Amino acid sequence: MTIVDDDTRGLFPSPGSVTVPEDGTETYTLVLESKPTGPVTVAASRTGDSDITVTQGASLTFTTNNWFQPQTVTLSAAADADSASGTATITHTTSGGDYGTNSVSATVTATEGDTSDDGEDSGNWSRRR
Ligand SMILES: [Ca+2]
Ligand SMILES: [Ca+2]
Repeated sequence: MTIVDDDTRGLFPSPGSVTVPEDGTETYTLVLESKPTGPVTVAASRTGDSDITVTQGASLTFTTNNWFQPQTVTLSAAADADSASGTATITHTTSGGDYGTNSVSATVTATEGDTSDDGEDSGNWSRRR
């Protein structure tokens, strides 16, 4: 008899893209697709707009007991002097258990919701013109 390991190791973000309001925060969740053989650590890294940072959930741990429960990642976008919406990619990579020897990663695209170049409400625009 041959035991075939047909578990699919996956890491799912929901949603896969978010808009983070400037000077504000936005969240999404991550969950594993299959039960791991041991604790799995999920580490985040960012490329792109450095104004967007992972302020919660940069390192998450899923265990054999809670692997199916989504965990929250919080992003923050710092106010900047321009009025352009920057974009960052957050990559989450697994280690530990069978998610270490078969490491998987998931990416989330974060767009800065830039509404103003000076932090004032966009409603003030008409008055300044
Ligand atoms: Ca700005
Ligand atoms: Ca900006």
